Amino acid sequence: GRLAIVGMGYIGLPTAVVLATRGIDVIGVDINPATVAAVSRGEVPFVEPDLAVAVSGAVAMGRLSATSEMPEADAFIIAVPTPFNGDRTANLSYVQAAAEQIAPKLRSGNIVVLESTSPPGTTEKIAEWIGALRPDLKMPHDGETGADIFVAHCPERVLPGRIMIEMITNDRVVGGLTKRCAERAASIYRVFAQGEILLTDAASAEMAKLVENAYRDVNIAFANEISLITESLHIDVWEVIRLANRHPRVNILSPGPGVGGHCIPVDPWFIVAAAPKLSPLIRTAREVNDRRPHHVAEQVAEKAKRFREPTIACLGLTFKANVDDVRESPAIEVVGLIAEALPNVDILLADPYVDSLPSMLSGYSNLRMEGAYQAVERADIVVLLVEHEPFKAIRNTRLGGKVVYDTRGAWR
Ligand code: SAJ
Repeated sequence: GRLAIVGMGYIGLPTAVVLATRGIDVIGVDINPATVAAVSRGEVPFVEPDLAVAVSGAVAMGRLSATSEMPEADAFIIAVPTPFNGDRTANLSYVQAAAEQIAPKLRSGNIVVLESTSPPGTTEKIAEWIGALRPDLKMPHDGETGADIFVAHCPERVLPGRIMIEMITNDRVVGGLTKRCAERAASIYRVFAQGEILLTDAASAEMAKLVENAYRDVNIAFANEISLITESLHIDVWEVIRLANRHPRVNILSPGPGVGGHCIPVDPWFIVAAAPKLSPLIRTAREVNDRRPHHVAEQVAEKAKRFREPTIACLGLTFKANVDDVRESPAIEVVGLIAEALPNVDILLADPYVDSLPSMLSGYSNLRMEGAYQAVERADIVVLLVEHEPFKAIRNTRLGGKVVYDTRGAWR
């Protein structure tokens, strides 16, 4: 069979490569010519463990290619971003554009799978968008048989930094517009998935994915709130969590400078938008987590008052540890807030995964990238924002006599 994957990003490319490695002919489709060119050369435009070698292998074997034109195929997987609009509703324009590019290529028997995280009802909309352009094809409807094409939602659930492992080992939820749609879509994932494949309806699959990320957000918000409370009572939050977590039914997550990435800070809002009056907890968790970077920046400004002309080192810029992704990074927000609050203070930034000053910070003249050791050496105040593995070694030798603000508990 031949399979087209629309969107060669953090999800589409790894999915493409695991299918290609198992003998499927995969064509990656992307609107970005630089991405198409990179994948065509067997290169990966971002860092993810074990991905690069798999992509170069699959391209060399002739199983994986990339293009900007939608090809014909037996199955289509949509893995494009679903960012959010200013009003915190989902922006489905990329999903709609993908569906409308797929529509003219469809033949009877084809499968269309949405992997992008989407609000309830989106899979249904895909069938509507396609149906509007292809009145000759019978779309799948609940309770009816004899559809010409099959439409399903199979949300991705892989963790950045562990994508290649989790892609294979995670259980998968496959929700079809009909039972037959779910079964047909599941046949794609059976090619590589070692986890269980759970068949359901499309709306349940959409909601399950959103609920997973809202669950994590609410739990991180809980940890962040505990952190605020213990801080005000001069109690060490890490000690409290360590002790509480020795209870057999308690598993508190880690407080930090905020919740970043392109999923967890966004997806809970799709739930809130779908049922605004019924989601006070989910909304409040979002607000608690969004407030974190401000709190951390305020604490740093407070510590800076003890010095006449302090130098501040901020370690870590990415949205979490051991990845190179700076999108929606709370660390960057913290640095921006400090730079703004303390315009006359030198702020040194270090991150082994980031080579140059991220564009979001280019407006501040008091920021400079440095090696981590030099930054710590020169600083009066050291702020740990991301617990990258290489930073852990810094603690023993280098921090003596400095004001240390470890927002991740990595140097305890
Ligand atoms: N964070 C904390 N404290 C914690 C855990 C995380 O502050 O105890 C922060 C991280 O530093 C980061 C943010 O939360 O800024 C999110 O990181 P993460 O590792 O929790 O999650 P992501 O965004 O990398 O991936 C999540 C995963 N979802 C769940 O674990 C429920 C992943 O499985 C999903 O596939 C992914 O979202 C997605 O694409 O939806």
